[in-house]
Amino acid sequence: MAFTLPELPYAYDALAPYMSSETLEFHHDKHHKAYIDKGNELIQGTGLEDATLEQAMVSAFKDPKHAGLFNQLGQHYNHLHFWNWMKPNGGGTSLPGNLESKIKEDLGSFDALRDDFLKKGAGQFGSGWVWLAQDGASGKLEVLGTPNGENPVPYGKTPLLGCDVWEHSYYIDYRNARPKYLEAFFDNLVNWDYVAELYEKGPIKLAA
Ligand code: MN3
Repeated sequence: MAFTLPELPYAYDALAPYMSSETLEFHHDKHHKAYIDKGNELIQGTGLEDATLEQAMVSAFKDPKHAGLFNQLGQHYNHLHFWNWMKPNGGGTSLPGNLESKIKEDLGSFDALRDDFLKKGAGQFGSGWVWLAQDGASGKLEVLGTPNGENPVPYGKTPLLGCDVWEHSYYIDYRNARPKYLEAFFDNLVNWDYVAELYEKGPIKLAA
């Protein structure tokens, strides 16, 4: 079953001025599509063709000869969620459901989450992602960065929120000012309903 590019869940100009239609056209139509095309090509003959995206991604991660495939599948997974982690008139500090108390319990406060997320996103060297994730073993929330196309899933952690800090995600709108982009993402774009939905769904379950 080939991976396909879903449409954005909003219009290309819906996230302006925080993220422009030009950024979304390049990022969604070109970058995300390229990960899918390359992933569909590299998965041929690996025996992972019929696995779920999560399962294929984690299997590829564990096998050094599939490192190239992992990068593409990781980025497909990351971007599928990234589009949903944003919405017009997003951000704010009022979080739905049980998420707010869980953040307070594990991270101290919403402000502590924001500070750590912005700091780790800005500090991630080179290309990568910054995450709010839930550890599958302890159940605790944590903020972490990953390089390139990696994400927390192969480490047994379920991503609840992620921000793309590759230059292609912000260079058109913010040039080299990654911290400004991260602030705009966190304060004005985050779709907390989707974050809460992932939290309520619970940890990703994979075959051994
Ligand atoms: Mn990207």
